[in-house]
Amino acid sequence: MTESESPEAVCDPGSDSADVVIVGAGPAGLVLGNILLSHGVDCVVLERAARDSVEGRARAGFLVPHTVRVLERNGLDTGIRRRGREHGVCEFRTEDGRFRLDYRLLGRGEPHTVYPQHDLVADLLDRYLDGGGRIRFGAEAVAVSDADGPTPAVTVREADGRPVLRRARYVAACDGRHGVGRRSLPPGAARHHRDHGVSWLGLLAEAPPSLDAVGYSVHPRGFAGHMARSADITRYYLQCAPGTRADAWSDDHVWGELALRMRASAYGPLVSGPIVRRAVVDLESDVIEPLRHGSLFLVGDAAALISPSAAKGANLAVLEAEILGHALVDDLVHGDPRALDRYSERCLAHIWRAQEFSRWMIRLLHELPDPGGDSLFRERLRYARLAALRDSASAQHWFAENYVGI
Ligand code: RFL
Repeated sequence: MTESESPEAVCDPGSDSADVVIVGAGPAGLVLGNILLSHGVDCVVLERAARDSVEGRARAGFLVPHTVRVLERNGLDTGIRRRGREHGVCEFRTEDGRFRLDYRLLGRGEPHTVYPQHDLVADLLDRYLDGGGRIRFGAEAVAVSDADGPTPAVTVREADGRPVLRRARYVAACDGRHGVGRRSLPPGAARHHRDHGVSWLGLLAEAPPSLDAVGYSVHPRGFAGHMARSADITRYYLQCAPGTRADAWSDDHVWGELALRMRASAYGPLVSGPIVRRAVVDLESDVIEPLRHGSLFLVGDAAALISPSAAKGANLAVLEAEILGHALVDDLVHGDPRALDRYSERCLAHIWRAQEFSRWMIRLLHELPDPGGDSLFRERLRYARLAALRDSASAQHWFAENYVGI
């Protein structure tokens, strides 16, 4: 769309323009906004949701060491340092028994930091606003135009319904997989997509963790997972048939199914409690190539969607936001565009490695649909993979490196 095709949109260059327009106030957009702000780059964040809804979205919780370092070196780690908890052990449960991997010891001695994504987003928002950052809640970007030219524009539907045109030097689409960034790509942009054919019922329970490890249980009835979020909140996952409605199972049914699949009768009961959030997540992955189109950059889930099987999505979002943030500073403050030119290539290398590990985790934990294939053969392979992880020191080191790596 061009400016002339949206005649109602008005541009007030005084207040509506910025060197960088950031679409989306998730981890990607807010890390980027904070980095730009701290280097004096003029930017504005546009977020279609209200502030409380952005701060209330419970999603990720496991941050890899690199993410913590990014937050630390950009002065964004106050909350994590105070309330984040280190976590370094996972437990696999199978028909053959259970085994534990101390991935902190096996890897480079670095653990995950458990810190709920919505707390991180709230910290990042506070920091951005305290620093004088500009953000518009309830402002939905509906189109990016002129991305090939020197002054791209974002057409925004403001909270009061008023369309406004915001001019920029660069646009950073940090607006997830359904955002305007992806919708504004030129026809030649490639989207590599994979639907893994597996769905999870994601549950957030007001219940303390039931084991002192991330729990992965491989069961004939389907995968079940256990991940601590805090001393009182635990995330559980139950593999379900694609198309299952989030409210299809009662709380009692959920706890019964979790106990069965986690083999609670053999390894200890689960501490139950009210289930406060549920959502069905279809395990899908995709990657956009390249991540830059003229003055438009894709960041976070907008750049690549990754299944939550290896807990990499928020971590990739933070990594990419830092790379882009410093590249924009180089260009806009120091007049050096070289890092911007390398943004796509650098990030795609990380993204594809994370995708590969995430896919490996899916194949480790699930029976994948394969019409016409030999399901027993696939099941035996899966158990061989688990046995290698249980018995082989080099397999364990490889796992640990990838599990906390990015
Ligand atoms: P977000 O967080 O989706 O933020 C995008 C923001 O953009 C806004 N927006 C728009 N604003 C203006 N105009 C428009 N047209 C807009 N369109 C969208 C949205 O309102 C929103 O505020 O993307 P970002 O910043 O790229 O961050 C990505 C992460 O949120 C995501 O990758 C992770 O949550 C994935 N993920 C996990 N990642 C991890 O690293 N570790 C984990 O343990 C982990 N667990 C998970 C997860 C994702 C899950 N779900 C819901 C798929 C667990 C689950 C259940």
